[in-house]
Formats: sequence, structure tokens, C-alpha cells
Amino acid sequence: MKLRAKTAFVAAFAGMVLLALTASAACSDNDKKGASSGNADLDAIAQERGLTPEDMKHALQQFVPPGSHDEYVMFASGGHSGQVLVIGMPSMRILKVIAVFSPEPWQGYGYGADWGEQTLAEGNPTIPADTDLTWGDTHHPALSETGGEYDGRYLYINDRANGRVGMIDLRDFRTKQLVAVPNIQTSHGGMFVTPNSEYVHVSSKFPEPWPAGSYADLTEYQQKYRGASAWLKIDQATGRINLDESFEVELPPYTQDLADSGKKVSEGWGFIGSFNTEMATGGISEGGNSLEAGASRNNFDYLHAINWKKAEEVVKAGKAEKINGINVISLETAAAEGIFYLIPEPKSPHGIDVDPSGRYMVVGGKLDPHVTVYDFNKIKAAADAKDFEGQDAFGIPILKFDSVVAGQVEVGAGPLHTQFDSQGHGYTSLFLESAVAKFTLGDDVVKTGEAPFTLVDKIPVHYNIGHLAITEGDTVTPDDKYLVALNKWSIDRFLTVGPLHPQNFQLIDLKGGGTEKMEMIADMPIGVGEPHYTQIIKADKLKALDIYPAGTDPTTMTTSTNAIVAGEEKVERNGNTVEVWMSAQRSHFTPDILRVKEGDRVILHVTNIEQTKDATHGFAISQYNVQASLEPGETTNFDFIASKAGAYNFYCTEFCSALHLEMAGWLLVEPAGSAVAAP
Ligand code: RUQ
Ligand code: CUA
Repeated sequence: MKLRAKTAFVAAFAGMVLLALTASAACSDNDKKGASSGNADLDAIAQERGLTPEDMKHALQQFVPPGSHDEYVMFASGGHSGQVLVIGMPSMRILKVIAVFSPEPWQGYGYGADWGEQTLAEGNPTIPADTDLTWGDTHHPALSETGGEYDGRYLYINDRANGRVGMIDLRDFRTKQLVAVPNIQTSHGGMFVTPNSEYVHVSSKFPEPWPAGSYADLTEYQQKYRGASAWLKIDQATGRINLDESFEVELPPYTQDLADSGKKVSEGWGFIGSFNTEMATGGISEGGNSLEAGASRNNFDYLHAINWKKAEEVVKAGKAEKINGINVISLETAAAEGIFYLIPEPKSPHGIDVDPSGRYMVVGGKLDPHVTVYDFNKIKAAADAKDFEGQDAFGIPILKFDSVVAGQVEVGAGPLHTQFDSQGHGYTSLFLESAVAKFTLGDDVVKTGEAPFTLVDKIPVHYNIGHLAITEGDTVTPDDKYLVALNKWSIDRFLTVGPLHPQNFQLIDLKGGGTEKMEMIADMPIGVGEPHYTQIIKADKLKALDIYPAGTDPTTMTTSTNAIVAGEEKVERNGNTVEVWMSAQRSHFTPDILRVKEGDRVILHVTNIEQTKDATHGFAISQYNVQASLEPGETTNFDFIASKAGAYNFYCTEFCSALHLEMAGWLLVEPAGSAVAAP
């Protein structure tokens, strides 16, 4: 099934682009000279399909010939699908959906095999302890970095809904760990990794009664509610998060929003935007104001600047307190130790993005047509000189706006997020205007001779853009090739598929980031969730496995103790437990008849003993909700109770061979008390 669908998709896509490709060649070379008969055909095709020379040029820019590979790989959050999408660029072909927070049957994630079951269970919060979460709202993917460059090892992603973090191992593109981050119920800020992947950061969205797990009425919001900025320690060998070596900084009950990592000159710092420093709690139904009205009264909210290198030292010096299993630096300690500063940002901002030089921080005005650009050198100088305008209600020093701002640029209506090229330009998404604005940063980073802090270009997008991402965009050396606009609405861009429309990714050519105008190349409908953010890595940085070494347990990435080779298959009974070591290869399972008794515990270890690329098998048992994908070399374990008597068919769910349909067997569950003896 999967193979057929994939083939049809690629064929349709390739067919469309080939037409445009060949037609375009006709245009550029032979437009006016008269055409050879071949080119005349192509002209005819272009005419018949109503393609303009411009269309054909764009098709050429996006086209990746059948069998050829994309230059970039985009990791896109899958929004409330809970998953991550892997998309080739520039072709914009979907390469994979990675299961993270939601069960995903085609990958056997959450359907009886221990990899998915354990990973999903590990992500269940301990406070409250009784929730089996089966979805997430993925927002901000963060690739691991070395020296400020994506290194292709790991990918982290946050769950906006439940304050969790997922870790994906890019050796096999599978989720290896879900972490319910203590003291964070909902998350937004981050994810980002520090420039050498020491930590992956996530901060809370809405504050909660503190410490997490207690209760306080909203009337005690200011006194009792708190947020947290979590610095989660990454184990370099496995990519896993180690909570024992992680820490949090307590945050005031503002609504912490986006966040970004310092780099180069600002390395060692993290920045988190906020809104609702008014600490409004809503209450339209209780005689109060709506949250949106209450949260927009003040002229300024606060950008939070956190010195994580200093925080790390403070934790080592024993000045943090364990709360719900993680070291927490209190607001008091953070203020006293010079870890935490507040910087006024024009009201209700969105987005905070650090430029590749690490010097400039750009904040989107959201309701105001400006972006505000801060200068880290000024922030550092003001903090060192204690040049404060005062402190907030929680004792955190507030820097003076005028002392730290570098400039403001009027970019257009609804500025949200900013990305950067290597030529000193920022590119800001304009949600209300449905456009991307390109402007210049400060003198020292602008390489084009344009004046600093000026708008230099704008391109319409379709429609309601949220994030945007540039190839290698969050590194210290962005590739000035493509920009992807992540549009929340598509309205009329695609065939109507019911009232729930696809989201729309749009591919924009950056023309090398110089002074030329941005150019729209292609649309890509996204048929699942609301993808929030993406990071785009050069494809040759990824070193993914194409088969597992024989007998690999994907959970640990080591050889499974239950791996077998052909001939070692066996069944053992121990009281009411039946343990089976099974092999899978084209086109049979060995053993292919399993005899158990009703109520037996069945422990099944299945090894795909093949070492051929793409020779994946599946293993599914009818009526038992068991389904796994067994990639070549993989050993997977199941553990279930044979609770229903009957003869159940099990079969391979991947069309693996000409005799795939014959790759099946029987789970015979003899009724309790049956005279027939199971082994
Ligand atoms: S945020 S659309 Cu959830 Cu990344 Cu600004
Ligand atoms: Cu193995 Cu189909």
C-alpha cells in the first residue's frame, strides 16, 4: 500500500514538473528563433496547460529529477497532529512523518511494540499522574548544533499543549525519548539548543500554581502562579535529556512566548519574549475583562534575558532547590546573582530571533507595524553598569529601553518572526499583511551597502503567515538559498477538500540574499495539523542509517539481547508465560503458528533478519491492536495477554515481496479449560 501510494505521488509530481522543465527550455532558447519539432511539442504542451514562461522557470527552480535527491531537508512541526514532517527541498516532497507525541500505526508507534509503548508512556506527566496522553501540539523543532552549526545528530521538539519535549535520533529518524518537563504545564518558548548542544531550552507558556501540582485560585495569580525557563541537559552520546543535570529558572507569572539562543557574542545567554505582564486572568463570565483586553493595557511587556552560563555555576554552587525532581533557581536568587534581566519590548510582541552574529535580537510588534532590534553589546553594558529603570514586582531588574535598542524598522502589519541571511538582512513574517518583509540590520553586519534598519523588499504570501524559515537559518552561517513561508490559511490556493483547508508552505527563492528581489516559486499544501515552525538542514549533514546492524533494538540503538539469526527461532513456556523468538524474512515468519491458552502472557521477540535496503516487514495481529514496523535488522518486542480465545491471523503489513500476501500465520488462543494442549 505504502509503496504504491509513494510511487503514484512521485510519478504525478515528476510528470508535472517534467512538462514545465522541457517547456521552459523551449522558451529560453528558442522563443523567438523558431523551434525544432521537439520544442514545438513542448510549446504546445505549455500552451495547452496554460503555463507562462514564469511558471516554467519556477518549475525548473523547484524540480528535482526522478531518482535525484533534494539539496535540503526540512523538519517541520506537525502541529496538533503531534508529529514531525520531513520534507525534501526544493522539491517539497514529503519524505517521512515521524511519530512523536501521537500513536502512529504505520510506524508501529503505540501499537503493542515496546519502542512506541515505552516512549509514549515515558512522556506521561507525573503531575497529575493519571493521564495517558495520546497527542501533543508540536511547535518548534530544534536541530542539535556544534559550533553554532546544525550537526545532523538529534532533533528536539516541544509539545505546546502539555509542556513536554521529544527527542528524535536522526540515525533512524525515530523518537527515542519524551520528557514531561517538571513544573511546565504548557510550553512555547524554545525549543532551541545552545550553540554546542549543551542544553535544549524550553519555557512555559502559561504560568501555573507553583510548585506544579498545587492549587491556587486565579485571585492569587500574582502571588502563587509561576513559569519556568528549563535548561535540559543533553547527553552527547545518545541525545537523551538528563533531568538530574538540568535546571530551571523560576519566571514571573507573565505569559512567556517565543525564545531564542544567544550565539557568538551573546553565547551563554537565552532570550524569551513575553506578553501579559499585566497578569490578567480573563473572566468575561465573572464580570471581568477578556484575557485579550486585560493583557494589552500596558505599553511595554518584557523580553527576558537569561545568562545560562552563570545559572549553571549557581546550580553547581548549590544555590538551587529541587522542585519536582529538577534544580530550580528562584526569582530571588536569579536577581541577586545577575542571571535574569528584563528588557522593555513594545506591547504584546511576538517572536524573538537572534541574528547569526549574535549581536542583534529582533522582536516582532504583532499589533504594531515595527520590529524592534536590540543590540546585545548594549544589553551587556547596561546590565554590567546596573543601568536599570527599576525592577518589576518580583525584584527582577529592568533595563532602560533607550539604552539597549539599536533601531526599529516599520515592516508592515502584524510582524511576528524573523530569520536572517548572511548578508545582514532580516526577513520578518507579516501575519496581518500576508507578506514577508526584508530589512537591513546594523552597519557592522550588512554586507550590501544598504542603509541599516531600512525596509528593502517585500513579497506577498498566501495567506496569514506565521513562522518562516531560511535554509540553515538558525545557524551562525545561514545559506541564503530558500525561504519557506509557513502560512496558516490557504483559502483558494488548492482544490477544496471540505471546510478544513490545508495549510500552505510557500517556497521563496532568496537570490543569494543580495539586493535582488525575493521570488515565489511554489506552493505546498500540508494535509496534517498546523505546522508551526521548521528548521532546514543541508541534506549532506544527515548521516542516517539505511539498514540497522543485525539485531538492533531501536530503543537503545544497541544489539538486542533477544535478537536471533535464522535457525535460532524458538518457543518457551514458563507457567502462564509463552515467550517466542521469531524471525521475519521474505516471505514468511518462523514460527508461523503460535499456540497459546486464553489468559496466557505472550512475550514475542521478532527479528527482521534481512540486511537488504528497504526490506521492511510489518507484524500485525488481527483483533489485538498489535502492529509494528520491522525495519531490516531490527528486533522488536511485544508483551500482551492473550485475553480473547480464537484463531487470529497475523500478517506482514508491508508489501515486501511478490509473496507478501502469503506472509502470514496464526495465533491460536485455545479457550481456557480446552482439552487441546498448547505447548
Ligand atoms: S509561535 S506563529 Cu507557536 Cu512559534 Cu509564532
Ligand atoms: Cu513481509 Cu510483506
